[in-house]
Amino acid sequence: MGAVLALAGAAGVDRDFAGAPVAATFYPAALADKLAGMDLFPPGDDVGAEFNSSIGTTCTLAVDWYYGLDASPGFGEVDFVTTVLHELGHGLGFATFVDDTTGEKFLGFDDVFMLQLEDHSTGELWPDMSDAERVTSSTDPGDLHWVGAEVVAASGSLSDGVHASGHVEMFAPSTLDPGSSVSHFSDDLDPDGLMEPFETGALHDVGLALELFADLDWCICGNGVVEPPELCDDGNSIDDDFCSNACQGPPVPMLPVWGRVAGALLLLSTGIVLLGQHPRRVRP
Ligand SMILES: [Ca+2]
Ligand SMILES: [Ca+2]
Ligand SMILES: [Ca+2]
Ligand SMILES: [Ca+2]
Ligand SMILES: [Zn+2]
Ligand SMILES: [Zn+2]
Repeated sequence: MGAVLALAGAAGVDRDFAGAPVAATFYPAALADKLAGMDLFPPGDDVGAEFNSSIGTTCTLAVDWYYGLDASPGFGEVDFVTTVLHELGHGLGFATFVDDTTGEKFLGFDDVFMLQLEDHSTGELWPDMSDAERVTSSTDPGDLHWVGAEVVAASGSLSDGVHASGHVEMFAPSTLDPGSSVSHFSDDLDPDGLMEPFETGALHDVGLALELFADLDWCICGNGVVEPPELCDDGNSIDDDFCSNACQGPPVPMLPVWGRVAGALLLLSTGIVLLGQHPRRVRP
């Protein structure tokens, strides 16, 4: 097993909040806040991430961090910016909350990530499967797919790791890799993706992960489509034009959007517990 570079996850989850697109389904804290238009749990962190400080300080580890911002790590160096982007991806929702050894749903509820996971050979989606079927599906290389419409529509950019249907393969090695299986794209993706489980060099373009976030109902500022709570989206990344990179239009003060907190709101944010720890490693 290669050295663990970093791990991260949502620091809390919410379900059935005002504005939740799908009922009885857990959302990672950051996404729940975004969809609710408010901070649902101000005392709690949304994302927890840890980065391995032994990298570069331990002679037995033959790698070092590259802290430059230009995506040009030298031989034996791992790009820190890429690692941060990858870990933030987990924190923003690129992870299931299903128990990967038992297949049980987290506290008995679906999570937004598993809604798009498919066992291709049976055609079943994860929410509809038994615990045992989910365990089997997570150790079925090439057969565990992401079927979200945005990813499928963009999957033509892949020459490997993609099924003829446009479904994209998720990481499902025949021996479970705890915390890593399911919650990554397959390492078979070509070109390499930011959200593959193993370090693949400097990648500052989030690639297909952006479409996966759109499938989770993150709105994407810069995709040319106005999605609430965006006030505009001019499809570019120019910040000082009439539509800023926050998609809130020209500098007009925005009224706060206070949603009603549903009675069923469940807050588990502790700032300590990471839901799953999704390690990224140097390839063994
Ligand atoms: Ca299967
Ligand atoms: Ca790859
Ligand atoms: Ca948009
Ligand atoms: Ca702009
Ligand atoms: Zn499929
Ligand atoms: Zn990861």
